[in-house]
Amino acid sequence: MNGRRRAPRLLALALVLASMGALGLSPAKGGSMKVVSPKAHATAPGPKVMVQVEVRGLTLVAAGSPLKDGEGHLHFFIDVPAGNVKVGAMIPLDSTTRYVHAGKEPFDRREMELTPGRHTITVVAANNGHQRLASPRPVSVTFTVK
Ligand SMILES: [Cu+2]
Repeated sequence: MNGRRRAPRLLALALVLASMGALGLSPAKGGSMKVVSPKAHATAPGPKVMVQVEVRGLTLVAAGSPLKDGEGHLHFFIDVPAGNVKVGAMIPLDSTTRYVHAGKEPFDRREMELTPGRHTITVVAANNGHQRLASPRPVSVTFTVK
């Protein structure tokens, strides 16, 4: 009888402990990201455009790896502001035309198909469970696809 009631409580405790540290959601510890290409305000031949990022202070690993501070992967938000996903919230997995997960190699770049015109790609770092990290902070690049 008691065993039955204990299980959910232990689960709740585990979740609380996990959210405190292991999720990598602790306050900013530095780290930075920079879009290497395309350059800001550049004109890029389309429809496929490679966006490449330089990352410091976060070790890029495969999505789904055990949660570990200082590890995670990148996301490319296509014409979606970083603020659409709050720090700690999960980056949607089912909207691949708006949220591209770089949870497999190559970890620092993705090719995406874009329509002609101006686009803004925002790079957002998340932990191994796809939850947005506070740092490194998101970076954006705006360019025109021809
Ligand atoms: Cu992800």
